[in-house]
Amino acid sequence: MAQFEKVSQKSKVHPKPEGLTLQYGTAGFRTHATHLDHIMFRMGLLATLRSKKTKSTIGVMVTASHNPEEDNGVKLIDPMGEMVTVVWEGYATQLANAEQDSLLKELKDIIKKEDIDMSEPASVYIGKDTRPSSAILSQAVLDGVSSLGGKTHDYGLVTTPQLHYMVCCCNTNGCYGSPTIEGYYQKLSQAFLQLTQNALNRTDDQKRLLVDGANGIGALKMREMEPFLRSELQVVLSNDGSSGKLNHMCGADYVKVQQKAPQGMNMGVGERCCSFDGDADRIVYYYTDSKGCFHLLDGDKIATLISTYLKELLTQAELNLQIAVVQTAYANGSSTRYLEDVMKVTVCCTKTGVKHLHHAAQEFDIGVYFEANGHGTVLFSKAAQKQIQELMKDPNTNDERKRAVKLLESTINLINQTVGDAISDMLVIEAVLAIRGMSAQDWDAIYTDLPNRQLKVTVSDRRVIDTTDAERRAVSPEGLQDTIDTLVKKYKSARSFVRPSGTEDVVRVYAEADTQESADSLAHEVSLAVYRLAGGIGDEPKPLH
Ligand code: NG1
Ligand code: ZN
Repeated sequence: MAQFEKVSQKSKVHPKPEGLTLQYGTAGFRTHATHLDHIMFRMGLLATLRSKKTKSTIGVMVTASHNPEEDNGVKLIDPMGEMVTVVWEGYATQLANAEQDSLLKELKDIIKKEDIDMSEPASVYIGKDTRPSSAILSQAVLDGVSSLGGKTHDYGLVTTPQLHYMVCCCNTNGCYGSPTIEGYYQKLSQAFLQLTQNALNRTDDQKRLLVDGANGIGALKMREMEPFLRSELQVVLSNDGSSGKLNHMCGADYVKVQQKAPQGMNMGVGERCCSFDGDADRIVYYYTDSKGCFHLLDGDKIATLISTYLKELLTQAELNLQIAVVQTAYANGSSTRYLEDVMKVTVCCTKTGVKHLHHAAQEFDIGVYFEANGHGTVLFSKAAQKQIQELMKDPNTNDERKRAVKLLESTINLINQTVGDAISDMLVIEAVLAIRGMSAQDWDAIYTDLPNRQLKVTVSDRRVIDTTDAERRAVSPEGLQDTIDTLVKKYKSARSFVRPSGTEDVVRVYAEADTQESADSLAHEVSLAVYRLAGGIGDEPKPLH
């Protein structure tokens, strides 16, 4: 077939280095950019098959998010803006690792297994981040799609969530919005301006927000969006990519893990600040107090702020909708306790990785999901959206109810429901703080985080660690969980768990306790247990103090 001849020819331009094997992990393929050309070409092929199979547009995003600038990666986006299914993740790995001479065989195998009608048309949307390697790598994706006769739309430089938005707009025939960058800015800014009309007498100081763009795509897109916000948000942008290196000493991951401010940001006392990550799908907030102490407002604090606000609106609107917060084991124990005991909202815990949180959140009328690292969004079920729209139209709704329903409707429009989105989340947070007249300090005071520590241990094979109960307990190697249980009992308000990372070749250790010293000491003791019982390599972990 001529179709496959072109694939065969073009694949020679994007050859696979012999013996290289990569895994489609929690965040797609991710590694040093020099190893990815063949992967990109093949993901172009796979996206074309997925498009034929689903009779929808599929997205391919070239990015390595918060990883160093030298890395790159690729992620496929399903028709409604979601991550691809586990079975297709498997196909991605199968195709990526096929040696050059068996590529066609593997491709045909997937076509057969999925019973794909190759005469169907295919459409693939492509986006990329600002990494130097992204331009050439996204060209390889385009080559992959065109060699199977698929149609492409190259959006060029966009944030990951912007591409998810485009894919969803296209497959809902514009119901979600217009699939253009301008359509994205218009939809979000209109909703933001509507919401902030409800916040009276805001001063310029209150409208001011310091944004760390991680020297990445988020900074570029924030600049583009600014005029749409008509000074209702006054962004002071640092790490805008004009001089610094992507994610280097800046960005959401750096701030969260180091628990300190990024370089290059001039923070006044109490000023609201936030950091995006390299592809702008994560955000964390922070400020420094009058004593110079740094305060982090992470994904858990964001989930608490948003869910509290939504719950209040539901009460005012007299809407009986179930709201839940979805977290992972990394959520601070104080946040879980506050949500369950004080807010009385349902809290679920899932495995790490956005797809797990996203699926769990879909089970509720309103599902708020956030990873502690700042990746998250809110999902409104179709039925919930319908109830809200009907109440809007009901002439018997009194003014207070109407106001609450209108706020709910604008909030739905402001939230990017397809995936965590730093820009959209930032606007939601800014609107909620404005409407409730809250400062960063007020927000921070909702509950106090338990001191915590995250560490990494290198072992010869991290797969020896198997977990259960949403990764909170280790079932292997033998004796590890018993040791952790014994160690935890030595400390007050303590909790600890270990799991193999899905994006790095390490075992992650998490510990929290009543004081920072205890959290650090527990994390160290658990690291030692992992090192000794799970085949640690290199030097034994050293105490932190
Ligand atoms: P791993 O490496 O599996 O811990 C990390 C983050 C996840 C998620 C993925 C994808 C932590 C502890 N883990 O996963 O939350 O964001 O990267 O980027 O933050
Ligand atoms: Zn990211």
